[in-house]
Amino acid sequence: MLTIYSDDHHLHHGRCELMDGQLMPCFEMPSRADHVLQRVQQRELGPVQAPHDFGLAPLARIHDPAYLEFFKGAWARWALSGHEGDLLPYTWPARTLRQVMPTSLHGQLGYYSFDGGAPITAGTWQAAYSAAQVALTAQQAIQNGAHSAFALCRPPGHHAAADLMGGYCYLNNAAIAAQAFLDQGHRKVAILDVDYHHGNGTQSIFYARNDVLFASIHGDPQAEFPFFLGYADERGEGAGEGFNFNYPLPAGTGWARWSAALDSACAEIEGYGADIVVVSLGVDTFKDDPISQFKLDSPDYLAMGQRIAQLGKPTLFVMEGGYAVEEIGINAVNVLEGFEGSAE
Ligand code: OKP
Ligand code: ZN
Repeated sequence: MLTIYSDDHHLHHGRCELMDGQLMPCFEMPSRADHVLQRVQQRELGPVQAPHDFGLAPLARIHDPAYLEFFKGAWARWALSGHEGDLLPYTWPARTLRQVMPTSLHGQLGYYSFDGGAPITAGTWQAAYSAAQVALTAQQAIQNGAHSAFALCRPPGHHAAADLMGGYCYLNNAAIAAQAFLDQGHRKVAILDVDYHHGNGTQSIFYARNDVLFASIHGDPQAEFPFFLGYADERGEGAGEGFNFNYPLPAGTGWARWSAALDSACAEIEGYGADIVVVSLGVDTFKDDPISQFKLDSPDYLAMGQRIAQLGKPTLFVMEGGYAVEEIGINAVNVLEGFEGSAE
């Protein structure tokens, strides 16, 4: 399987996040992608190539141009005012407040974010931009006939909505790739999100559409981030009604229960008749993940890849979460090897 990877992810290295009332080093760190790349090479999964540059246009098919403009320029505005630390939001336009666009940097940052988990550093735009190009380059390989490809994206993307960053995410790599498939002639794309956290950004982007089916298996939002989306009764709206599937599962979920949800999600994808499957590949479902509560073990990821291969569709894997840094490579590449071992 072809892997697309860019070193640019090193340009994004947030210092801290707030966790249990304390400032902790960011869990979403550069060594995550380094470990995945190392494992891809060690297992000889296939060639590793750098991304092409498709420019801003395919990003603007998903994201609000004003949001892209803001994100691109935010660090320069912050640095101009003499700051060196990470740029982090602290006020959001929640229920009783107005959805207005202030002129100040912090006002605009609050408008364009939903939590304090997505720090902007000097290199964040470039890293996120390159991650989106990584997804688009892997997408192009499938468009040109490959049965599968792996976009080794960092930072991740599935929490990012059309005009919102949050949850370590800035640009929705999987959504951008899914839209590129549609723009290049495909009619139906299914996005299967296996990350531990609900892909609220992806869901919101496609919620009213029937050309992208979204299915997500995740920690129950009653108890888990992102808390305010990802419930089982969210089925889509308007033309998109019946094309959104959430499988919230309780803390402690292991492979037996998780794989039953995967079977259900796969049945929906089959019934839909997708041309293409995009997998938001988070491996924070692992038993030793430091921020998650599921109990999958490393061999389970082989079985996950095998089950996804049974769909028999061209499949684009897009890296999302996974914070047990020592095992992230093993677990992510196990999914890819399980897929390859079973693909026709
Ligand atoms: C990103 B992905 C604050 C807790 C916020 C955010 C989790 C984001 C997960 N310290 N946690 O889905 O793996
Ligand atoms: Zn996650």
